[in-house]
Amino acid sequence: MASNVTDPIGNNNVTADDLADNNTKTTTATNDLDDEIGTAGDDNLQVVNDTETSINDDVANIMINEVELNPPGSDLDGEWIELYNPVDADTNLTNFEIRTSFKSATIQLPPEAVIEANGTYLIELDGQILSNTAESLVLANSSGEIIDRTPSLVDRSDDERTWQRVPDGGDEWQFTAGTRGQLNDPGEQADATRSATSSSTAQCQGTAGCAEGMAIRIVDGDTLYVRVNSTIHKVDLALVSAPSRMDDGFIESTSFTRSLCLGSHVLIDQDDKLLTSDSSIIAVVYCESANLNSELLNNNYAALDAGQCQTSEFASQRWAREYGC
Ligand SMILES: [Ca+2]
Ligand SMILES: [Ca+2]
Ligand SMILES: [Ca+2]
Ligand SMILES: [Ca+2]
Repeated sequence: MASNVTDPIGNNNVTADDLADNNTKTTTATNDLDDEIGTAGDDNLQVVNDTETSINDDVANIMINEVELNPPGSDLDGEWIELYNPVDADTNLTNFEIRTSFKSATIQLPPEAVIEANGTYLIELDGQILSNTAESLVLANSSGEIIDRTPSLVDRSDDERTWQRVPDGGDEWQFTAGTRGQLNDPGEQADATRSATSSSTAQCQGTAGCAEGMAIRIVDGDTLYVRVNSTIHKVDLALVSAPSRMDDGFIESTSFTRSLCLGSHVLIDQDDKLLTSDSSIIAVVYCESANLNSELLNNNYAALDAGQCQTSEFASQRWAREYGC
């Protein structure tokens, strides 16, 4: 894959092709980790929405907006997917389908399906279809053309939180309190003219270094080595403090980061305000598009490093604020 050591403008995104390749590997590797209940098919679907008239057929902009892989308690009959329509017109979803990577299931939308202007459309899944450890979804239109895809998603938290675009229709995915069938961030919707072909994956913010590489060694929960082309960088996570070697929780925290990141494609978003400590880069790290910094906090494998809240570029991100910045 193409990758640069640094990109001062911060446009160095994970590509859809990268994700597709990685998803294939991840799916195979984790086949035995997920429960095998239920099968996919037309009857696995129940739709909550009503039909409207005056329907737009320009369907290119519809996107997958929120996904609940791991609902609280049993996942059976509890998983759901939310679509979002950024366009100012009701849109017909006839013959649209969602394809899942883990079970290669196809979820067909019913012929009368319509998504309202600037609204959402909720698809409740019967059975258990979505993997909690390696799932990605694509949305195909009535011609079978893929018009949107999610990053590779991991949800080991058995609670109300979900993966969702914040703001609605934007490119950034966050793992946060679910808003089932409702807008994720009603205050701030993304530009409705966003191109449907832009990839819906993690990306850098700010102006400091941005690099893609592979995680080759995990030191502890919040420290890892990443190879970018032929250079190896030591990376410390911004705003996050995981147990050190002698501390309780070291093994669990390190294992978590290892399982999420080791050997994976990672994106390093260097902190604009806290560039380095000793020889390390301070950064937010995305492993297959999962934000490792917030995942560690969400799963209680690390604590917020509140001392960095005053200075870190990322202190204003939602996950950092949720944990006390
Ligand atoms: Ca669950
Ligand atoms: Ca959940
Ligand atoms: Ca699941
Ligand atoms: Ca929502």
